[in-house]
Amino acid sequence: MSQKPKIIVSVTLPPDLRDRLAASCDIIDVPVGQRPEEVLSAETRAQVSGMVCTMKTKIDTGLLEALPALTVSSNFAVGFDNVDVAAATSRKVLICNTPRVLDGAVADVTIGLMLCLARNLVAGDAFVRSGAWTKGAFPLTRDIRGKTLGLLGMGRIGRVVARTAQAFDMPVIYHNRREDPEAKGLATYVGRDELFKTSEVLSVHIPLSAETRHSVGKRELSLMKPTAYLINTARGPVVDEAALIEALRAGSIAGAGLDVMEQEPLPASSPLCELPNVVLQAHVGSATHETRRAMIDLAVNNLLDALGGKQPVAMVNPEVWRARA
Ligand code: 8YV
Repeated sequence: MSQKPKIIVSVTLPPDLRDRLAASCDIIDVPVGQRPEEVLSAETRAQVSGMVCTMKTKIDTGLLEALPALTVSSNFAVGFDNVDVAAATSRKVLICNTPRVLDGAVADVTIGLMLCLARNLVAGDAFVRSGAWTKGAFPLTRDIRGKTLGLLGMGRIGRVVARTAQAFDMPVIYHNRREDPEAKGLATYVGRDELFKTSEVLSVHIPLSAETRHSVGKRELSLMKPTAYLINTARGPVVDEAALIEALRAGSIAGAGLDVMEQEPLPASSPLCELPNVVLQAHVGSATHETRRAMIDLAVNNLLDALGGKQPVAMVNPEVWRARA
């Protein structure tokens, strides 16, 4: 009988990392997005002590009860809105995630969406490819240089966006639950309404929670300038998409750049796909070879550290770890 801990792997692992896990754990594969109780027997599930999974695995009371011996779950993501953290904590299940290693990649997509919107780069590519250039010049667009960038949320990713925006001479303002001393010299703290009223580009960098769901809605959008752009690389449901579509159709804001949506994958039938003042990406903020490798390295290290009695680098509910000590 193997004494190695049994772990669920519900993420695609590079071969070298799979080998690394297999050297010290018994791997049980669960297809991404499927629930362990759908594919594993109760006997097998009762022996599982660790898991590495994506955002698609919903770690709720049902899953936690289906894995009674689970001690740690490592999210291959910085967001953890797939996890009922309170339920995990009450069951002393440590939750780990992958912060910091993806900050730059997500910030780059944020800046990219701003440039695509203001300079209309996506339409410009189609303009040239279609031969329309032979009939006349592409319409003038708008600078982002010198425009006020507003950040809703000033966490790690927000701070990287703010630093990057300095290269575009963009004055940066932000709103958080409280003023962030680390943002001093980088951005100016303003009230929430002022952020929406003043920003020429408003970028969302807050996590999804019951409190933040649809927190950018009709009221917030109505405060924005008709020349302003909304960028979302955080979580789709933070923005009330129906209200956003209404504002975009009415022209009460100039455009939106979205890497995340309420429904993912976004069907072609979505009204967002018909709007000319929208730039859409397929939730690719962290999706580079380099960043995803750094993330999966961190996710596997978190899992192995926790199982080996060593404090993981990134914990969502560190109180569970402290209680073990
Ligand atoms: C994941 C994400 O990075 O990290 C997050 O919170 O939003 C996602 O992009 C990606 O799905 C890899 O799990």
